[in-house]
Amino acid sequence: MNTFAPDATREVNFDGLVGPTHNYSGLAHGNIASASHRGLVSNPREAALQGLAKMKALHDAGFAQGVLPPQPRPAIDMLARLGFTGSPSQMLAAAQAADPAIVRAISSAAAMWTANAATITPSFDAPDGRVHFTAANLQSSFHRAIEAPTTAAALAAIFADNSHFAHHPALPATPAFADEGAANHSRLCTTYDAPGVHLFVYGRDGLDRGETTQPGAKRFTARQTWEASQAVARQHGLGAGQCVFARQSAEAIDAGVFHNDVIAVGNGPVLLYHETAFADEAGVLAELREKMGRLGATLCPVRVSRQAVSLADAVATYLFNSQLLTRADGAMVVIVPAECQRNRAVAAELDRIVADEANPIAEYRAYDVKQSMDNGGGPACLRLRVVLSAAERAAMAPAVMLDATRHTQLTEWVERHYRDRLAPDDLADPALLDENRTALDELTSLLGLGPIYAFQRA
Ligand code: SUG
Repeated sequence: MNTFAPDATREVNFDGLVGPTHNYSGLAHGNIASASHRGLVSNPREAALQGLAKMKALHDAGFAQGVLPPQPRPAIDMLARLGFTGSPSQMLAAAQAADPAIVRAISSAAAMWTANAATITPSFDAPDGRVHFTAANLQSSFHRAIEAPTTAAALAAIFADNSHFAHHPALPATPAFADEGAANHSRLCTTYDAPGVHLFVYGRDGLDRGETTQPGAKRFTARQTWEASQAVARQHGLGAGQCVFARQSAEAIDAGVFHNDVIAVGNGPVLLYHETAFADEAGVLAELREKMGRLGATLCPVRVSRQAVSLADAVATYLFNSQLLTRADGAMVVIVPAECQRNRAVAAELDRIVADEANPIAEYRAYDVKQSMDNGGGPACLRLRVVLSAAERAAMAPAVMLDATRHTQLTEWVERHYRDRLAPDDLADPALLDENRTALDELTSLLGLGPIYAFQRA
C-alpha cells in the first residue's frame, strides 16, 4: 500500500464532532432536509457515532483526520444577551415560557457542519506564507450566527502559533456580508503545495448599486454574498489572478442548494459539478482554465448532466456533498453518503465517473451519516479542509488529530454522555444543559484545548 511521506503537505479534514443536542427543529432556510424532518425525534448518540465511524474509516484508509469540538448548547450566554435573567436553568425556563423558538435556536448542534466554520487559505497562496482563517459569520440564521465567536476561539486554540497561522475577524454580521465559509469555497491546484486558484461561489449581491445584474432565486434567499466572498479573499491577501468569483444558478438555490457544496466539489485540479451549479457554467470554466493555466495547472472538469442525474436527485442524495480525497498513489476517492448507493441514476453516474479515465477518480466509498443527512448535512458538510505543511502540522494542537486511541476515547465519551433520543420539547430540560457542560468540559481536556468555552471561564 502507498503511504504519504511524513514530510508531505497534506489536506487535513477536520470533522465536527456532533454535539449532544443534535435535534430536528427545522431551522435552516433553503435546506429541504431540515424542513422535512422538523419536529422528529433525533438520536444524538447515533449521530456522533456515525460521524466518528466516518472519521475512523478515513483515518484507517491513510487520510489525515482531525476533529473540531461541538459548541455549548443551549447557549445560555445568548439568553442573557436577550434579556433573560437568573441562573442558567431559570433563564432556560423563562425562555421556553416566553418563546420556545428561541430555545430551539440556541440549542442547535449545527456547528457540527464544519464546512461552514471558516474559510481557509493555505500558506502556499498567502503573500505572508501563513495559513489564513476567517470564521464564518453565518448571519443568515440566528441558530448559526451564534457559532462564530466559539468557532474563532476553537480555531485560535488549535492553530495558535502566529508565525504559521493568521486569524481574521468574522465579517460584519449583516445581510450584505453573509458568509457561510468553506462550503462556498474550493481551491484548485495541481498538488497541495503548489499555488492554487480559489473558487468563491456566492448566491446574491449584498449591497444595492441601483442595478440588477442577474435574476435572483425566488423561493429561497441565497445565503452567501459576492461582497462577503470578496472580503474574505482580501483579508487573506489573494490577488485577482488567484480568484474566481462564481454565481450560483438561481435554479439550484431554489431546488435546495443552500451552499455550493451541495452541487459541486473540487480537489486538486478536479471540479466535480452538476450542470446547474453555476449561473454561467462556460464562463466559470473558462476563467478557471485561464487562471489555473497561468499557474501551470490544468483544470479537470467532471460534469454531471441533468440527463444523468436530475437536480432533485442530486439534492436528495447529496451526491456532490461528497469528499473528494487524494490517495497516497495520487488517484482520488470520492466519499459519498449511503443515500447515493440507493438511487439507481446516482449509483450509475458514480460508476461512470470511476470508470472514466479522463479523470483521476478511481473509486467511491459510501458511509452512513443519516442522522446528519436528515438535517441537510452530508460527508462534505461535516468537514473543514485545512491544507498544512509538515511544519504547520507540527505547530498545531496535536490532540485534535484522530488516531485509533483518540477514536476509542471519543467513542467512549459519546457513550457516557449522549442521549439516544431527543425531541424538540426536550431542549428546555435543565438536565440537558448540565449534561452538555459536563461532557464539553471533559472533552476540552481530552483534546488538550484548555478552557475555550465561556462557561468554563465564568
Ligand atoms: O446550515 N442545517 C445546516 C446544514 C449545513 C450543511 N452544510 C454544508 N452544506 N456545508 C444549515 O442549513 C439544520 C438545523 C435544524 O434544522 O435544526 C441546519 O442548520
